[in-house]
Amino acid sequence: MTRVAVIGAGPSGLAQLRAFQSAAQKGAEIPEIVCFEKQSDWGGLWNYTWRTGLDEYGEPVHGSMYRYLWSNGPKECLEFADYSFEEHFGKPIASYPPRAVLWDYIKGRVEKANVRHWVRFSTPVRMVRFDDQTKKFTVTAHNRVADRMYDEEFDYVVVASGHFSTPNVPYFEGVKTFNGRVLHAHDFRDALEFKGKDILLVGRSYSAEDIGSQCWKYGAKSVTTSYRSKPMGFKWPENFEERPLLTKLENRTAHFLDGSTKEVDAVILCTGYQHHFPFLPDDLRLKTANRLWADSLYKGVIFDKNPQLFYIGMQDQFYTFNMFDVQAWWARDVMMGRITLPPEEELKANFDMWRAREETLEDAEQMIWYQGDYVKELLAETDYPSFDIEGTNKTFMEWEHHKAHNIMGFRDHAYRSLMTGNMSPTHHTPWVEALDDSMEEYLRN
Ligand code: FAD
Ligand code: NA0
Repeated sequence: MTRVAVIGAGPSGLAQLRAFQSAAQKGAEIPEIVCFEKQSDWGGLWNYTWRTGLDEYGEPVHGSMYRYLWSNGPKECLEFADYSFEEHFGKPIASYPPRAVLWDYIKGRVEKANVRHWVRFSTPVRMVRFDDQTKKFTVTAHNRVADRMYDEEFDYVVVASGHFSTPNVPYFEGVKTFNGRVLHAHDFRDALEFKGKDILLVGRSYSAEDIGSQCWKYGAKSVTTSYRSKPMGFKWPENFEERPLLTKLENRTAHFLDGSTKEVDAVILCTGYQHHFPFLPDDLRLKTANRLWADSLYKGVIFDKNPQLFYIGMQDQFYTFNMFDVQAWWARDVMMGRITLPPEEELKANFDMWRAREETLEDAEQMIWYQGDYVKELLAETDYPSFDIEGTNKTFMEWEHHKAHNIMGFRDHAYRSLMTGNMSPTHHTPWVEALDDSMEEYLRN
């Protein structure tokens, strides 16, 4: 029997499990699926952990999410086409759910699909090897509960281990002498730690924007963000400012490129993440920056050096859950022989076309349409329920405008579901006043 290994049970890996289960549900004969998951539960980053550094087994902690995190984009843009929010919660809910609500939703679909027995929890994959003769993979996994390492053979491997977990940590002069706390966003957990403090964030992307906003909301005395390329440019509140790049730290003083200085209590490096696959040898390992068209992946999914190896969710992301779904459905259909891969020159020409267009993208709007077009291309080739990509792009555009208008208020808006056509209700409490991020509080009528 054909065997498929899925590495990771986050949104991408779970999309792969659901893709196979949905084919089985429609009567198809599917391969044997084994999903290896390092953590003790599923949901990937959405499965919050209080731990930082190493976990209870000495494994690097995967989690980069923090308390009080609310979705940074409208949930209408990530909704599963085969399992709506309304089906899960039994009613329309507001548009920017906190982490726990999204985790519940992700779990709901795979609980309904009854695929938990395919997952081996607390089992990190240590190594994957490919035999050119037998055309099989050997996966070495470590069951941390039984403390047993073992090998198994597979015909296909799907890497869904995420790429927002291993921090990129640049060096800044004088950081060794800094007298406050220095951490990367990966290790940020609770904004209350910084209440009453002057904090500095390095970076200008989503982590800087959101961790800065959150620390401001939970009472930081001042928030300073420092950019390398260009400012975020939002209309920030009074005690929130943007400065050019940090050049050095001296005791508690931060120096910036424009010669200005600021006394700060803590530095949070929001400097992004690395694609990191310590379990893959050179011939199977994806090497790419965080970009909309990742290197080495035909159709954004198949590894160019081995067509039995798939990667899900490796792109930089506007689209998330439903893009992972479309990728997983497409990968499934290749593995099940429903899609015949075109000759390599054609795959390469397709890759070059997407790469060339990626290099012309100038702003977020163009990037959103680009990623939407990519999702559309794969969607047309599988039986994943079709959904309104234009409508999703337009919802992203509204989101962008709402952010530009009021960065601390954009989460108070509501959008129409592209899956059910129903309008979402406005949340009962403005985001800046909502300090309780529990699911019960969010779902309260
Ligand atoms: P992950 O969620 O990272 O899951 C990967 C899984 O693989 C994990 O469970 C991990 O334990 C497992 N794994 C890793 N290595 C191994 C191994 N060797 N063996 C076995 N298992 C392994 N997206 C949104 O749409 N909206 C948001 O609001 C949003 N907020 C975010 C906030 C933060 C702080 C971050 C970092 C990301 C956020 N994202 C958000 C983007 C996020 O990348 C996706 O939502 C989603 O979690 C990606 O799913 P994934 O399955 O690809 O990766
Ligand atoms: P992210 O913001 O963690 O989001 C990840 C940033 O790091 C860029 O601004 C880059 O600058 C900067 N940077 C890198 N090296 C630097 C250096 N040496 N000096 C100064 N700045 C440096 O990472 P990226 O990759 O977007 O940006 C790196 C993901 O997490 C996103 O998908 C986001 O959606 C998600 N996220 C979501 C939320 C919520 O939903 C919160 C946080 C993160 P430059 O100049 O190159 O731009 C609430």
